[in-house]
Amino acid sequence: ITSHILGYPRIGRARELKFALERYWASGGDQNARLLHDVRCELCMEGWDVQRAAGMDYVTVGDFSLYDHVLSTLELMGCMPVRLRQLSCDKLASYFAAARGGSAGAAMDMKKWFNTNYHYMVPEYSSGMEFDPGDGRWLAEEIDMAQAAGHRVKASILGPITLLWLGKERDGLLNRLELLPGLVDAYVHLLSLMLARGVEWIQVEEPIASLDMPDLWAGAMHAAYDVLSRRSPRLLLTSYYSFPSGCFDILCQLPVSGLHVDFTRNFRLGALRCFPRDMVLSAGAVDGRHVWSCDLSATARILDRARDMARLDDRLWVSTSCSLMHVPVDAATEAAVSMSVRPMLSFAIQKAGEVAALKIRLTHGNAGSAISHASPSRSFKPAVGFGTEDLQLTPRRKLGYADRARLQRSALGLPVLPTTTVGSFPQTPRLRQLRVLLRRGSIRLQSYMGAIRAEIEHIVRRQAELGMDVLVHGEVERGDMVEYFGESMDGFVITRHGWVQSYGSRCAKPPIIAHDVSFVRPMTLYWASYASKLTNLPMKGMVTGPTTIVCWSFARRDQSYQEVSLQVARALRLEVELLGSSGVGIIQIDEPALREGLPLQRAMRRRYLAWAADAFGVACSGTSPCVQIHTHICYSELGDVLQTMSDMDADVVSIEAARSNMSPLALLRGFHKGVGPGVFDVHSPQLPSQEAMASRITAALGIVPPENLWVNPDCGLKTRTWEQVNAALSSMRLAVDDVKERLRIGS
Ligand code: THG
Ligand code: ZN
Repeated sequence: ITSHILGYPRIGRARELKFALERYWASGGDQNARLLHDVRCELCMEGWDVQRAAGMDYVTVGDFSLYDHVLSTLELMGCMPVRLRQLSCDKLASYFAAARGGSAGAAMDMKKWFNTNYHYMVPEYSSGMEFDPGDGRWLAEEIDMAQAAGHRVKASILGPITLLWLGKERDGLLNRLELLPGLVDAYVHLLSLMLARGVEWIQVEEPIASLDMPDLWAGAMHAAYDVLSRRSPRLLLTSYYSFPSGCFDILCQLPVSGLHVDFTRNFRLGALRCFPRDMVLSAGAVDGRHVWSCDLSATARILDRARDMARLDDRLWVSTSCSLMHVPVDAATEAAVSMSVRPMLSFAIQKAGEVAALKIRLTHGNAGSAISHASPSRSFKPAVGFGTEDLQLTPRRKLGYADRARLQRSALGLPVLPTTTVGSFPQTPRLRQLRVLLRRGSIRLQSYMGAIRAEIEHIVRRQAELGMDVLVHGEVERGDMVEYFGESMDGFVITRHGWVQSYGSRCAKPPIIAHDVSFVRPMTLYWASYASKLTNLPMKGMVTGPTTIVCWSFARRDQSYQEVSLQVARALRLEVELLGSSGVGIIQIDEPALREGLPLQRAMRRRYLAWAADAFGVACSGTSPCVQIHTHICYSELGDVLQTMSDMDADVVSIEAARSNMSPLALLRGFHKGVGPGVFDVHSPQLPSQEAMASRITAALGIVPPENLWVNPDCGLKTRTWEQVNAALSSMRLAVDDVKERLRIGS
C-alpha cells in the first residue's frame, strides 16, 4: 500500500503567500521579487516536510502556484494568451499581468473551479497556437528542489484534456480540440524531462472525468493518453470532486498505470469489480472538501472491500479525495474552538495523518486500530424538536407575483428603470484595520460602531448625491458576507486562521456548521434600520441567502444539504420578517453561489435546484407581500438556473451581464419578473463609459418591458476604490436619464 495526498494548501498557514504577493504588487522591485521567491520555496518545502513527516510514501510536487494552477500550467506549456505576450523578459511581471491585467491588456477571465469556491484563470486559445514546455520551467525547478531535499517525488500536472476543456476560443479559432495534437506533443516532451529526472509517478489531473463528459472529449482523452503513455514515468490519471461514474469504464481502458478516484462523493463500490488487473487504484478516501476528521474504521472497511473486489493487494493506494487546497493548514492552531468540536476538526496536516493511519490499518489489519478515533457523528445533536421535523412543508409567500407587484408598486412609488447597486461599497483599508483593532481589543465596541455608523452615513449621502433610486447601507460592518452570518447565528464555529484561497491573494474563512443552525439575535437589523432612517429614499436590506451560506461554509456531514439549508433559511426568515416590519421596504437575499453549487453530474441537479428554491422560498415566506424581495446571482451560466430563479419567487433578480456583453439577455425573454442585468463589469479596471451603459440599457429594453427593468452594476462594489465607484455610478445615472429621454419613457 502506498500513501500520498493530491495537493497541499499553497496560501500558507499564516497566509504568507498572500502577504508576499501583495507586497510585491504594491512596490515591485528586485528585493520583493526575491522575497516572493523565498516564500515560494519555504511554502513548498514546508508542505513536503509535512507530507514526509506524516508518513506519505511520495511527496507531491507541482501543485504549488503563485496565483492559480491553471495559469501556471499555461505558463509551463508556453501557451499564455497571445494578446498578453509581452516583449518584457520579466517572467514574473508577465505572469501577473495575465492574472491581473496591465498595460498589455485586460486580465484573463476568472471562473469558478468545478463546484468549488475557488476561481481559475480561463485559458485563451487562438488558431495556430503552439506549445513548448521549454526546459520544464518552474516544475523542473521544484522537482530538483524536492529531490535535493531527499524527497521521493510524485509530480502533479493538470492534464491536456482538462486544460483545453477549461479554456475558450479566441481570434477566430473555432474548435480548441484542433490544438490537441500540438498540446500532446508538448506534454510528451515535458514527461520525458520528468523521466530524465528519475520521477517515478506523474499525477495527471483530469477532473473533466467527473463531469458528464461529451463523447467527443472522451474520444480525445483516449487519443491523447495513447500517445502520452509511450515514453513517460508511470501515469496516475486523477479525477476528483465526484466518482467518475459516467466514464469509469473508459478510464479503465486508458493505457495508464493507475487511476485516482474520489471515494467520498457518488462512490460506487460495485464499479470496481471490473477494475483492470494491472493498474494501481488510488482511493481518494479522506475527504478534502470538509474539515471533519475521518472515521478511520468505517473508511478502512470500505478500502478493504475495494481491495478485495478489485483484487488489488498492493496495487491499492490511499489518498485524499482531492487536493487539500480547499481546507486550511492546521486545526491544532484553533485554540479558541470549543473542546466539543476541536477534536473532530481535521485540516490539511491532520488529513495527511489520516491517510497514513489508513495505510497502517490496511497493512496490519486490526493491529493498526490502536490509533482509534471516536466517530464524530455521535456527538452531534439530533435535529428533532428544532422545527426540522416538518421540513417537507415548506411555506411560500402569501400572494402570487402579479398581486405582489401591484401592492409593491403603490407602496414603493419607484420611477421607471430604477437604479440601484448590488449591496456592498468599498471595503477600505481603514475599515479592515478597524475590524483588526476591534478583534485585538485595541478599540472599544462603541468606537467601532461609531466609525461604522459614520461610514454608513457617508455611503447613504453619496448614493443620494449620485441619484440612486434605491439605496443600500454598503455592508461595511461585514468582513465577509458568509462569515458574518455564521458569526451571528447559532450552530456555526468560526476559526481564527482557517483561511482558504479564493483566487490569487484573496482568501475567505469559511465558517463551520457544527450544530443545528438557529436564529439567536437580529443580524443586520440594526445597520439596515439605522441607514433607512438617514434618508427618505427606499432602503434595500441585505441578507446572504441560504444556499450561498451553506455552499461557502464547511457543512456537516451527518445531515443532508436539504436539512441544513432549510435550517439556515428558517433563521433568515426571522431576520427578513424583522427587517420588513421595521420599515425596510426592499430586501435582497443574495444567492451568488447558486450556480456553482450545481452538482457536477446532471442526474443530481434537479433535486439540488428544487432544494435551493425551497430554501429561498422559506427565507422570504414570513414577510408581507408589500415588501419587495430581490436576489442577486453571479458567475452564472444562466441557462442552468433560469427556471430556479423564477421558482425562487423573488420579485426582482439582478444578474451578471455586462461582463459577457449582455449575452444572458436573450434568455430573459421568457422571464416575467423584475430583472436588473448588470450594465457595467465591476471587476474590470477600465471605467465604463456612459455610452456603453446606455446602449446596454437600450439592448435590455428590447427584451425586458420597461416596467420590469432595473439598472445596476454586475456585482457588489466592495473590491473597488471610491474613485472608481463615484465615476462609474455617475455615468450609470447619466446613461439611464439619457435612455429615458431618448425613448420617452417614465416622464
Ligand atoms: N465571500 C466568500 N466567498 C466568496 C466571496 C465572498 N466567493 C466568491 C467571491 N466572493 C470571491 N471574491 C472574493 C473577493 C474578495 C475577497 C475574497 C473573495 C477578499 N478577501 C479578503 C482578503 O483575502 O484579504 C479577506 C476578507 C476579510 O477581510 O474578511 O478580499 O465575498 N466567502
Ligand atoms: Zn455578484
